Amino acid sequence: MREFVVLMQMIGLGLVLLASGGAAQPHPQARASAEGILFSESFEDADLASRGWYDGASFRIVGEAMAGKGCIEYEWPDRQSDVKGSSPVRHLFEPTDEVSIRFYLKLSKGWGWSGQNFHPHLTHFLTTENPKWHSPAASHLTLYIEPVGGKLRLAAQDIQNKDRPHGLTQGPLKGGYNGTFYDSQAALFKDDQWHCIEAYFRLNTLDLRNDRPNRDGIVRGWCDGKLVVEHTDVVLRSTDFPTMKFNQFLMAPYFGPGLLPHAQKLWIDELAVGTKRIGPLALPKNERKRTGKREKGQAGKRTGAILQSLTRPLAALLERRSPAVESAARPAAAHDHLAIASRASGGRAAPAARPACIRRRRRSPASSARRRPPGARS
Ligand SMILES: [Ca+2]
Repeated sequence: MREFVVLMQMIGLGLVLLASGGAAQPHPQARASAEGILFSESFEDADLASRGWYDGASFRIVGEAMAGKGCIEYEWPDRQSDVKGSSPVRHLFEPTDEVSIRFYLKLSKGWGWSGQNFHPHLTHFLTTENPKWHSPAASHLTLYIEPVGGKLRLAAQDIQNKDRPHGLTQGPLKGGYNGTFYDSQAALFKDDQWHCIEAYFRLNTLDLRNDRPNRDGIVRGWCDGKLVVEHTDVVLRSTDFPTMKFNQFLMAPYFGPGLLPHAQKLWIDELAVGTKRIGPLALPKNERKRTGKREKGQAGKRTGAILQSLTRPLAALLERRSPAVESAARPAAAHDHLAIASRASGGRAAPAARPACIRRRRRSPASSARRRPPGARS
């Protein structure tokens, strides 16, 4: 009888997997408050406000996600349009000296860049030195994580420090704006394909006795798991801000006036912010670079792997193997189905996941300031 129950459970699990096409699901570590994770968002529904997001009113959740059933969509319906579909939106987190982010980004087919060495903006971190509604365009420190001209750009500006005793840390003002860029050497982004973007920033320490910053701040970036930006001698703050910490994330896709080449969309999924590098989702090898338009045959391979995972323990049952062998063949809980597929594919398991220029908006006066890129010329 027990064997029959187990068999029925396996068949039920198999039907669920087949119905879902074996699609990647949000990894538990992307949702849970795992060590070092400050917050995470899988964009499975539009109720972002219930999960601590603010300064955004509407969100368009669509399918064809990187993982799970949904991702967030931003759209520019025509060349003159501001971003539509979803609102720019923010999330506060526990103040920290070091911050990391991981999210997946897909650019629509035929995606066009700005034609300039700046824009689009995409995601940002701000600090405790500015209030929760502050515009990212001119702050005591804003960090940028964005694709520019196909490269991954990490950048910083501190325009608001121009009259502080120790002045600017991110270069002189040009046309009223400043900024330091940390770009990948190569162009990395392809359209119509999910890319995993990661960044890590650590504030430099301060030599308070001599009233100067130490050149030990860190800026690192990864694309699809590969380190593509690394600087370990960065100054992000002066001694004017001895208690500065990162505490705000802002997601706000933006092309400046005249810089949008044509109508297009982008999608973001499986975002997590933490204090240590988070790493890509733990996905089977054949899922890691899944394109938005699934390759032919991929679903078939996945189905085959699932069927293999079912037939092996089934054979064990029928052959009445020892309890130890049966235990090893026991189907995992539903959320472990990716591990099942990986086992069935020969044990090639994926590595474990390690643990804005905002347009005018009535609700957020501080956000209404016209956003400009770090280093952009007026
Ligand atoms: Ca998702």
